[in-house]
Amino acid sequence: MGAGHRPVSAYVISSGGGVASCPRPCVENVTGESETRVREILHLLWVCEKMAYHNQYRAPQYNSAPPDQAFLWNIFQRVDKDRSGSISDTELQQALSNGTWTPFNPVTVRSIIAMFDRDNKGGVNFNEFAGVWKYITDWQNIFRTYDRDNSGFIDKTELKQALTGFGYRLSDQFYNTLIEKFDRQRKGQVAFDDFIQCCIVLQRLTDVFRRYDTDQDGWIQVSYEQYLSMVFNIV
Ligand SMILES: [Ca+2]
Ligand SMILES: [Ca+2]
Repeated sequence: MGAGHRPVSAYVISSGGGVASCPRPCVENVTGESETRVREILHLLWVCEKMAYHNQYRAPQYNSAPPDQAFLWNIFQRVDKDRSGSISDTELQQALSNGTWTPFNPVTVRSIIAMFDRDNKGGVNFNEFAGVWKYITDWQNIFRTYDRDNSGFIDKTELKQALTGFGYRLSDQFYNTLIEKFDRQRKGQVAFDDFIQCCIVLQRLTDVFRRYDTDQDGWIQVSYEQYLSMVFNIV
């Protein structure tokens, strides 16, 4: 790890809770596991089939087993601060770090919870949390892979490489639009939480478009009401 390396960490911030009390990743504090062990777990299978559009998605191969239940339970209990048996948006947000002093993007947190909250109770229980853990650690892996200069941010060139790697074919100009839209910290590049959000939104929009683009040529013709329906699928 180079001197300039600023690791982005999903987990977490235990002592005192809250990002401000511990801006640096404190994986060991929370999990009781060594960072090496955590890193092993982070090398999970990366399955991201939904991102491809025109081209075939090329998934990197990670050869690892899912984390064991005791390990996950340990993390779950620490994140579930009020011991309710369910992790809320707020609890998850406090447990996540985007590698900077700013709180984790609340929209990203809500998106993740909504994705795994199968019983619609407004949080994730232990079983659902396994999916959340894998999802976030997979994104960490992806982020680290594409943050080539280890700056802790994804710049335009890195974003282009990432999204191209996922199978998207977008113009240079559109990358400017993406950066502008998802650069919450106004740094001209995208932090970990905003990178996830960018990919989630892009994927949702693409999925809706694809439903209409039956011949997959990248063009659709829609009526006003079809357009409204498309938008309603997203908002
Ligand atoms: Ca809780
Ligand atoms: Ca970077």
